[in-house]
Amino acid sequence: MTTGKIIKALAGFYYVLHDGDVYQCRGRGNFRKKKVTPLVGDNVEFKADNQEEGYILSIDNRKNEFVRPPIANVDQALIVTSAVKPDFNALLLDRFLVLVEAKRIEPFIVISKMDQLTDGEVKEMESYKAMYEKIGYSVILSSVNDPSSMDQVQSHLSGRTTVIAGQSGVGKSSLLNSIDPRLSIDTDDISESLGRGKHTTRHVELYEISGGLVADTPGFSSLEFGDLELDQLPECFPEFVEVQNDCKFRGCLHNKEPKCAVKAGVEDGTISQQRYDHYVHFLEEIQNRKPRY
Ligand SMILES: Nc1nc2c(ncn2[C@@H]2O[C@H](COP(=O)(O)OP(=O)(O)OP(=O)(O)O)[C@@H](O)[C@H]2O)c(=O)[nH]1
Ligand SMILES: [Mg+2]
Ligand SMILES: [Zn+2]
Repeated sequence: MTTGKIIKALAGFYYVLHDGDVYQCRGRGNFRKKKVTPLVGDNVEFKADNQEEGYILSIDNRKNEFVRPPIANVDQALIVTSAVKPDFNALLLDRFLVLVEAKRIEPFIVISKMDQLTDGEVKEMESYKAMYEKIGYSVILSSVNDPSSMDQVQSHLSGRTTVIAGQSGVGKSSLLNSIDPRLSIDTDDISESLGRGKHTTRHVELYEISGGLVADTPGFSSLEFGDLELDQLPECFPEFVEVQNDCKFRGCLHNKEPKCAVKAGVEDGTISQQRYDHYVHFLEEIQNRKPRY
């Protein structure tokens, strides 16, 4: 019996990395009865007489897991959003941030395709960078043709397990290829003219990059909050958490309540109006969510 990590799940097989070698395994054993599905990122015990015919015996407890993309045991999330093609979308970025914050996983942000911008548009992205950095997030303005931006991304990846998330076509796979050309992950050129992605990446896979592991994932176009509860939402905005003790009411949702420190922050400009608007948008979305039985 050996221990390893699932780096890919495809067509009923799990690919388990152990000591630099990958073993193709099937799922067998206890976890099946317990209705646990192995996920990429799982640390497992497996048995294999050769590299093609192994089977997984058990799965270690997970420190965290995402349903979309399906992955377990990540240290941080890299959220990639493009400056153009598809257009920069702050609402979608905030949605990703909330989903990552809700899992208490540290996010960092890459705004890609900076090489496609006019000077005026560059300034706009720089002001977004400043806004998010003020909240405490790292933001890298990147282009695959700009080695210094790739070095910055790489330095964030070393020694940790990172999941990359973002819309289709923003350049998630291209980013990894640029950092390590040996990966040669498929990327899509054809769809770029349409300004939207075409879901080129279709499975989750962990790659070894600069002493860490990075999961490339399929992009998605819509994202829902699933089981996020209303009272969890304020905790997913770090700049709200910072002032919430000054709200008059404990458990303030920073919405209709009087004497709210968050709304005061928006008034005096210390909290971004746009972030607050997105917060209210999400709040209403969760409030109006249809009950599920
Ligand atoms: N100009 C420019 N184009 C880029 C950059 N990064 C990616 N692209 C292009 O954007 C397109 C989509 O890139 P992908 O890496 O396939 O995007 P993805 O996020 O992996 O997309 P999915 O796999 O569908 O989720 C390709 O044509 C890339 O060449 C960049 O920094 N600058
Ligand atoms: Mg891809
Ligand atoms: Zn409040």
